[in-house]
Amino acid sequence: CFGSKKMRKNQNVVESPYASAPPEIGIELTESSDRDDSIGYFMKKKLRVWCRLPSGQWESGMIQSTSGEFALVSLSNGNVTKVASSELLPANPDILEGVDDLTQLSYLNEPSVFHNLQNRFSKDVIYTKAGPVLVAVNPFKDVHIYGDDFVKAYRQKRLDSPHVYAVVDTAYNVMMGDEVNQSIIISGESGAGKTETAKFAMQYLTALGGGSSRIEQKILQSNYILEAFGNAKTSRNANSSRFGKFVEIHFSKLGKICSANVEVYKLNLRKASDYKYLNQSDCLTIEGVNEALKFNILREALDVVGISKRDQECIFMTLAAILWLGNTSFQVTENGNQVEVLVDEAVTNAAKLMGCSTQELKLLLSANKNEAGKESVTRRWTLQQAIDRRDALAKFIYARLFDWLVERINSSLHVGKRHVGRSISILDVYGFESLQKNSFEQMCINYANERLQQHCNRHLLKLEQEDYELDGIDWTKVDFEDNQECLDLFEKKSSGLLSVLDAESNLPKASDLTFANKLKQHLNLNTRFKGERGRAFSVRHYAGEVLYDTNGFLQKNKDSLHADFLQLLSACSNELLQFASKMPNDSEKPATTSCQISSSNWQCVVTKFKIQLFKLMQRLDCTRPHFIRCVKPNNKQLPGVYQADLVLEQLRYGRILEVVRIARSGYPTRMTHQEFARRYRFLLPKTSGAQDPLSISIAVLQQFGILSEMYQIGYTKVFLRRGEMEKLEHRRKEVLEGTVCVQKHFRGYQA
Ligand code: AD9
Ligand code: MG
Repeated sequence: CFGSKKMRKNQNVVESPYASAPPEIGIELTESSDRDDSIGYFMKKKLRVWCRLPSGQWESGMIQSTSGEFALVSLSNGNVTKVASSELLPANPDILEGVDDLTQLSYLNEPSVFHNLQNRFSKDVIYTKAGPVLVAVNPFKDVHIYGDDFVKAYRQKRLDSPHVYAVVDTAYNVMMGDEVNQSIIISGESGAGKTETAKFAMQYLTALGGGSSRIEQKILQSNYILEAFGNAKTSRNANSSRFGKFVEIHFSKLGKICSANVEVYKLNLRKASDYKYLNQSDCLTIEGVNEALKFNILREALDVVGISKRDQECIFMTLAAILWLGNTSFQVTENGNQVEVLVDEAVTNAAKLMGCSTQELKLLLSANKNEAGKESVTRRWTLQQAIDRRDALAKFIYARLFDWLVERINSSLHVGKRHVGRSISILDVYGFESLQKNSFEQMCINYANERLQQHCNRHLLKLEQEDYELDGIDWTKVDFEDNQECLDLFEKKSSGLLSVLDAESNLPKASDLTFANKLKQHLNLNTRFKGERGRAFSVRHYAGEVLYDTNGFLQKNKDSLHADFLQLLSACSNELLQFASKMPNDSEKPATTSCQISSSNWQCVVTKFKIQLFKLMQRLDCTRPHFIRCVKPNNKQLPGVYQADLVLEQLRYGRILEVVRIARSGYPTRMTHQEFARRYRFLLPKTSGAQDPLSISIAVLQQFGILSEMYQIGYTKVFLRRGEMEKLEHRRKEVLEGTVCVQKHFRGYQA
C-alpha cells in the first residue's frame, strides 16, 4: 500500500506540528471579530452566549431581549441580568459540547475553551487536543485509562481519542516512516503532571516491543530510582522533580528498543535542610504514601538496573552519612575565637559511614589547610562559616551520589550506541515555580521554563506563520506575546541578569545587596524587570510575575567546593565517596573560595546551567517535536476540583487559544511544486498542457476537484488542509494498483 509513511519518506513532505489537526475550514475569526461580528447576530437571534459577571467569571445564558448596547440575559443558574454587549461572547451550539479537539469549536474564545475542558474533566476525560498540542488536565486520581489494554487499543487504532499514548504512537510511526528523530516535549507548571505524563509515554514505548525484555524493564525502573533521589515534597507538589530529565530511547531498524540514555539537568543545588534535619521539616509523611513499600520497590528497581547488593549498601551508607553529617554540631572554644566540632555520635557515625577517622572529619569541618608555598596555613572558621561548609559538603556528596546513579543507569542502558534517525526523546523538566519566597533555585527553574516556552512558541506559532508569509500565502497573522525580552533580561551579554550575577560572584567585596543594586542599575529599562525594596527584584515571566529575594544568590552561584573536601573524600574507604572526589570534567574543578580564584575555566553555577540549557535546546532542534501541555486544575492537589482562574491563567500563558486559532485556519501538509508535480503528474490526462511544476500542481488540484478553500499555492510549495493529501494519495494508489495488477497477470501468464 502506498501509505502516507512511504510517501513522506521518499517525497520529503513537510508535516508541520499542525499535522494532527483535523480538517478545518471553520470561520477564521480573530477574538475581537468573534465578538464584534457575531454578538450582534447572537443578540438578534437570541442565542446562547457567555456572559462575564462582575466577579470576572463567565456564565452561560440566553439573550432574552436587547436595548441598545445592553442585553437582558437569562443565566443558566436561573438569574436574569442586564449586561453590556462588550461583556458577551458567543457560545457554541450544544452539539459541540465537549469536543475532543478545540479546533472543532465554531466560536473560539476563552470561556468556550475553558468550558469545553471543564465539561470533559467532569467526566474524567482529561485529554483534549488543541490542534497540534495535547492538553492534559491533571485529575489527581486514577482515571483508569492506562495499562496494557489501553496500549493495545491505541496501537491497533481501536481507540483514537486524545491520549498521551496516541501522541507517542504518532511519534513512533513518524520515526519509523521518516527516519527522523522525534521528541515529546512536556510542559506545564509545578504539579501539573509532567513527570506522570512522561512515565506514561515511556510505558507506551516500552510496551510496543512486548515490554518484557530487560532493557524495557530497566528504562521503567530507572524512573523510580531517579525520582526516589531527585524528587522532593514542595508546597506545590508532593513529588516535585528537582532535576530536569531528557530520556532518549533508541530503536532498531525493526522498531524495537535497543538502548537508551538519560541526561539530567540539575541545579546541582539542594537545600541542605531538605534532608539534613529531616525531623525539623513538616513533611515527613505524605498522605497515602507507604514509605516501607516504596523502599522495597526502590531496592527492586536498583536490582533491575544491575546495581549490586554491595553497591546498594554503599548508597544507603552514604545517605546515612549525610544525615549524620547534618546532625554534627559545633562549639566555640573558651577563648571565643575558634570553632570546633563537638565530638558526639553524629560525627563519629558520619566518619564511620564515610570510611575515615573521626579525627580527620573533625579537623576538616573545623579548619581549612591551605598550601601556601611550602608552608601550610591552617585557617579557622567562624561558626556560620563552619555550618555552611558542613552543609556544602553534605550537599556535594548528595549531588555526586545522584550523578553516580545516573552514570550507573546509563551504563546499564547501553549508552554510546546512538541510532541516528530512530530515537524518541522525552523531556520532563521542573515546572515553573512561584512560591512565597523565591530564591536562586526558582530563578534557574523559571529561566529554564522561559527557554522551553520559547521553543514551543517558535514551533507552534512563529515558524508556522513565517512559512506562510515566506511563501506568500494569504494569511491573517495571529499575534502572540513573544518572551524574547524576558530571555534578554537573563542572557544579554554583560548587562543581563546572569552576567551581572557572575561578575558579582567574582568580586571579593560583593554581597547580595550590591548584586541587587547592580541589577537595578543595569536592568531598569527592561519592562520585564522591576527593582524592589532592599535585596529584592521581580521578573514578569511568561507565566506571571515572580518576586525574588537575592539572599544567598552569590554563595549559591559560587557553590564553592573546597579543595580539602576532595582530598578527604578520595581517602575515604566508602567507594561512592571516592567516586564523588573525582570531578566529572575539567570545567568543574573545585574553587577554593570563589569562581575567580580557581582555575580560569571554572564556571559559576548559572553559567554552567545556561550552557547545559543551550545544549539541550540544540538537541531538541534536531528532532521533530510533539507537544503536551499539562494543566493543574487546582492548587490543593485534589481530585474533582476545577479552579477557573487558575486554569484560565495556564491556558493563557500556554498560548492555547493562539495555537488553536492557527491550527484551524492553517495548512498542515506542504510539498514543493517539484515534488508535488513529480508525484501526481501521471494522474493528469495526456491532453493537459501543463508543463512547469507550478502549473502541473494547479492542474492536478483542479483535476481532482480539490476545493479552493482546501489549498493554497505558495511561491515554492503547495499548502493543503489536513485530509486533502489523503484524497490524492487514495487516487494515486488506485491507479497504481491497477497497473500492478495488470503486470502481475501478464507475468503469470508468461510463466
Ligand atoms: V514538578 O514541575 O516536577 O514540581 P510535575 O512533574 O508537573 O511537577 P507530577 O507529574 O509530579 O507533576 O504530578 C503531580 C501529581 O499529580 C502526581 O504525583 C499524581 O498524584 C498526580 N497526577 C499527575 N498526572 C496524573 C494522571 N495522569 N493521573 C493521575 C496524576 N494522577
Ligand atoms: Mg516533575
